[in-house]
Amino acid sequence: MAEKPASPSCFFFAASLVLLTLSSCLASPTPTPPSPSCLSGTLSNILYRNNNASFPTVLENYIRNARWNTTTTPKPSLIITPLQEADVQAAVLCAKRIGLQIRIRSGGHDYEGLSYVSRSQQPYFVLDMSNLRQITVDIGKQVATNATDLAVQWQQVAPTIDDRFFLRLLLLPSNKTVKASIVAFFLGGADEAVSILKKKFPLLGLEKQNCIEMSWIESAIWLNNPDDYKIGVKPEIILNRRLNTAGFLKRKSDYVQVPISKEALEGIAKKIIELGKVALVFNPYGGKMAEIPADATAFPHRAGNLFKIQYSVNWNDSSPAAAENFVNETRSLYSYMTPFVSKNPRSAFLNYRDLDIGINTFGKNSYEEGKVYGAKYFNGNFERLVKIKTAVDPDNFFRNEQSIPILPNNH
Ligand SMILES: *[C@@H]1O[C@H](CO)[C@@H](O)[C@H](O)[C@H]1NC(C)=O
Ligand SMILES: *[C@@H]1O[C@H](CO)[C@@H](O)[C@H](O)[C@H]1NC(C)=O
Ligand SMILES: *[C@@H]1O[C@H](CO)[C@@H](O)[C@H](O)[C@H]1NC(C)=O
Ligand SMILES: *[C@@H]1O[C@H](CO)[C@@H](O)[C@H](O)[C@H]1NC(C)=O
Ligand SMILES: *[C@@H]1O[C@H](CO)[C@@H](O)[C@H](O)[C@H]1NC(C)=O
Ligand SMILES: CC(=O)N[C@H]1CO[C@H](CO)[C@@H](O)[C@@H]1O
Repeated sequence: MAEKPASPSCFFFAASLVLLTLSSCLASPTPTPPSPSCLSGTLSNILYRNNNASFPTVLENYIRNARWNTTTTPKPSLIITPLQEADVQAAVLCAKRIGLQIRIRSGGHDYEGLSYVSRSQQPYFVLDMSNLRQITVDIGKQVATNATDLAVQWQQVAPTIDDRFFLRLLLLPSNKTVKASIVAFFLGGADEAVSILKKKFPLLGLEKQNCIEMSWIESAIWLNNPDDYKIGVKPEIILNRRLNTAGFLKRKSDYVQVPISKEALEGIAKKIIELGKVALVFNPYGGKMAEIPADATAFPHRAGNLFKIQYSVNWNDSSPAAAENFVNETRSLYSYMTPFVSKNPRSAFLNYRDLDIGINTFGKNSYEEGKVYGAKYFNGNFERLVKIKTAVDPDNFFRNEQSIPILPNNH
């Protein structure tokens, strides 16, 4: 409902291409003098200037949040759509030479539109990866019950239960009440799932007839939209790129490290009802997530986190007043949640991009500005990322409003 399960892997796929590109940059010994002629060679067939008739289509096809699709939204000067790795390298080197900023667009959520919108006022181009897409490579029950009791028990069960379970909890405003909904996924058969959950999560009241046994690929359809599964939508639907389809949305994130009490959950439920539209999605951690040390990869939110919260609101009204209202409401719920979530820093999930938590203007305080959001997304790994960034991209060519800054006095 609130996220597409396949997206995070696409996101990291994009990041690895960037690294690949970086290393080819470093390998090039002598910088060539500025010359836009680099655009007229092999790139010319995959390059859309902003006066090209196809430019709006190419831009809009992969806009996934309609908030960043207005006449006043900054637009790129060019879009380059690589067909092969060498095109990526040529585009990066050329853009660097002619002083054009880069934005890289691939899969993933990109809630804030950073892959195609730059707030920096500098000219930029979009490296659109949509043609580089070759990949080699249950069960459920919804209940409307006493939401807070269920959430109390869920917090004890979901982060610690058998690794084969993924139990997501949604708190959804629904006609002046809050509906708690559990999305349960088990890598195994229904009998075993029911017997484990009856013991560990009795309030769920799960019975075998609530379960559907299916293949893993079918579960991807079901997790995205149970109704699609019910009407027999086939896995091939995943190949549908759903070009140029987007509603309006806002997302934020939090991490919870201490169980939230029943009283506090009742307050949260009241607040959700009062706001009327913003929902919370609790994604359990623990399991494999907690086994990987916090400093083993850039991603730091490991052992000690019970679950991640996604704040989620979607709307279809294109007026600026509607956006302001829903964004305000999301911020208001986020503010209400302060006592119950991680502190110093208040951690955030990079893939639920949220520009509210800090923005870089790349002036002389770039490092300090970067530390504000960087410490939230990367905790103790931030300083190490700054060192790597400073070593591999000393000119800070690859940057966006929330990229890793370089060390001060680098030049
Ligand atoms: C628009 O750009 C595409 C891709 O480079 C190119 O094939 C096409 O000829 C361009 N159209 C015009 C009218 O220049
Ligand atoms: C909302 O709740 C009220 C009072 O319980 C009920 O009368 C109404 O039918 C409900 N509306 C919807 C859309 O469920
Ligand atoms: C973007 O706006 C244009 C013009 O209003 C519209 O045709 C297009 O469908 C919109 N696309 C998305 C993804 O919002
Ligand atoms: C927006 O409109 C689409 C298409 O009509 C609909 O499926 C979706 O539920 C609507 N979203 C919201 C948040 O109202
Ligand atoms: C949103 O919040 C801002 C700042 O708190 C306030 O000035 C504005 O009136 C609010 N807008 C709406 C639509 O509630
Ligand atoms: C899980 C559950 O249903 N808990 C309680 C919800 O509230 C009713 C009364 O409103 C109780 O009877 C339930 O035990």
